[in-house]
Amino acid sequence: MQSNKKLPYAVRAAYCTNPTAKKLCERMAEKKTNLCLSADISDPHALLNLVEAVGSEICLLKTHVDILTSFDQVWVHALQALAKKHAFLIFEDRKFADIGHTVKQQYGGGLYRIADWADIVNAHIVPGPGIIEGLKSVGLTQQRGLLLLAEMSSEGSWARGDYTQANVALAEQHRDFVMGFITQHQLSDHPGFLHLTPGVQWQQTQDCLGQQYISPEQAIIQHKTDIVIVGRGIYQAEQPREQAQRYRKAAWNAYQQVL
Ligand code: S5P
Repeated sequence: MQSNKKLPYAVRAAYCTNPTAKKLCERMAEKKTNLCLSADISDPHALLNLVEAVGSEICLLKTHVDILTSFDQVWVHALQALAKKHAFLIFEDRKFADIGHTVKQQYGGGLYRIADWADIVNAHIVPGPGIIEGLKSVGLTQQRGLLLLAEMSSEGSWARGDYTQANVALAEQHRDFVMGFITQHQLSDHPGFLHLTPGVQWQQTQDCLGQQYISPEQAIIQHKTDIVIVGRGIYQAEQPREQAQRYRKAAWNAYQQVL
């Protein structure tokens, strides 16, 4: 059962059992933005410049550190300083998909030491609940949050039907660590779960590799999700800052219409 109206983010913060979800709801309410930038660019310096330009407009920055051409702790500290300055959280879009024992090492160790700097990561539930337990054993003590990839934006995605519902059931069993979903639609009306939607932009309806796009209004009003994730729609624009301001305004206006 899903109601038509939603609670404001500031109120939903009190329903969040995961501390990162609570923090994100508070940031969105304070900063008045439900926009996440997907900064999928490979030059680490260009990425920091982009974030400096757009940081004031976003509640969340999504990274893919494994596409960077170089990576070190100096870069991590620079990113963290920008997150502090502009009051956004960091989401490493690692899409973990292995057994608990392996993801534990991929999350906490290796070159990237993701758990040290990313407030949020995401995972596929293909391996079963052990993946959540493995990630939780690293992330919970550091007050991190996990998003489950319940639906995908790409054409022909198998993440649908019973698989999508299994994500919701697992999230409910792990409310301390799971903070919500990567999804195209609202899946749970529990106010403590956040629904984040990628595949959002105005210029195109698809790319040449299966990506499919909807508008911020479709995501927030029709599909009842909470946060829009925009990548190429912003960073490929001639003026990324101005474009981010447009997406921010559209997504926030849409949110106000569902209250
Ligand atoms: O279903 C999904 C899930 C994710 S996290 N579809 C997606 O596109 N993503 C990610 O969102 C994808 O990896 C990319 O980083 C971003 C979309 O980028 P855009 O340039 O198409 O907006």
